[in-house]
Amino acid sequence: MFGPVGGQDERVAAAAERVSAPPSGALLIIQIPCFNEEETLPVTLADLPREVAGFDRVEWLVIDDGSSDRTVEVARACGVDHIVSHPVNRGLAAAFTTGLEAALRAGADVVVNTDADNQYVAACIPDLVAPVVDGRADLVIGERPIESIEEFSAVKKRLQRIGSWVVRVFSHSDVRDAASGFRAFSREAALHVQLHGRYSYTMETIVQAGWEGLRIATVPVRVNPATRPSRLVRSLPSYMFRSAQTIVRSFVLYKPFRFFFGVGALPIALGMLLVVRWVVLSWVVQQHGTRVPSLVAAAVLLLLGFQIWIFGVVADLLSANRRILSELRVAMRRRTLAPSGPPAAGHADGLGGLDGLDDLDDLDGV
Ligand SMILES: Nc1nc2c(ncn2[C@@H]2O[C@H](COP(=O)(O)OP(=O)(O)O)[C@@H](O)[C@H]2O)c(=O)[nH]1
Ligand SMILES: [Mg+2]
Repeated sequence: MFGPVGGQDERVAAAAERVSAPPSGALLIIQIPCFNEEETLPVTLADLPREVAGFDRVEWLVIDDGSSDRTVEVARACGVDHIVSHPVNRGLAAAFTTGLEAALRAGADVVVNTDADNQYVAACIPDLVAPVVDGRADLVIGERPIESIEEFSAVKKRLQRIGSWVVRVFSHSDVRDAASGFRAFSREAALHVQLHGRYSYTMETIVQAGWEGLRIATVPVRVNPATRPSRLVRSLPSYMFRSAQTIVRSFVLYKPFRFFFGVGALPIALGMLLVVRWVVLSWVVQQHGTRVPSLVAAAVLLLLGFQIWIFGVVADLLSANRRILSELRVAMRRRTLAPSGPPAAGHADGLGGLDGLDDLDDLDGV
């Protein structure tokens, strides 16, 4: 994707391969979603690097999600290069997406996301971006040493383990810390991000990246002692509820056939059991009685199960359509989020030279 621009075929092939090594003149943007972070933002920014190996420029981006405190003034005073604001609080997932779009528009080749509470050790950023710089990964997740984090309760640690396991299964990756907000995105991976949930982006981005066939890597990172209680995990029950919601939504969105097949299998199995019982009692044991209620229950359960399986087929067809829409969306975003001004030499994102919507015909196989 970042290689020299050749003919159209080469451009399309390059996009399909998703080679993500940054070009010369590369720009790294470090983004921080913020909701009322005037107190901890200066500490976080003080640790952020201005130079990272593999990049010519490192810029900072703050997304102010409708803060009512002095977050924006503090960011400006600390020398943040880009500040984007939501007029009202729209939630972390929306702020994260706004940040990625602003970073892409500003010409970022790689985007690092971190928290405003200085949770993650910024000195780990070179390690975090290395797999993208080397062209080995599109998305890199910073793995915290969860077991040794004192602020995390035993239940939270267990939930994190379960959540990460589910995400690993869905994304076919080896991500160990799916809830980590410390991560690096290649430009290509950032172009693909599309979130349905409002609460957080962490799990959904990984599942989606797996679905899109992007390469996901994990690197160990360090964390600082907590500066304040978590804003996102206000109570364990609400965290559990929201995580379960995200997992179910991911299942329905990205593995619809398996989801509906699994749900439908339960009534079908129960219905079959009742049918077998009826056959055994009526024909093998030859007990008297018609056992109509159990036959009716069996019919209802079987009908219900088959109906759910049909939903699965329909959802699977919709998912095939969604894949096409997603490819078109990425192609459009390549154009609309291209940095203003002529693209720098060697900075092609694979489709930079396409003119007009007719050129979308050329995207087969992207
Ligand atoms: N945009 C936005 N960001 C939020 C919101 N709540 C928390 N954040 C930001 O999300 C990041 C993670 O929040 P944090 O409390 O550290 O959550 P944790 O790391 O999951 O415990 C921080 O940079 C917060 O400023 C919100 O409602 N909207
Ligand atoms: Mg945090």
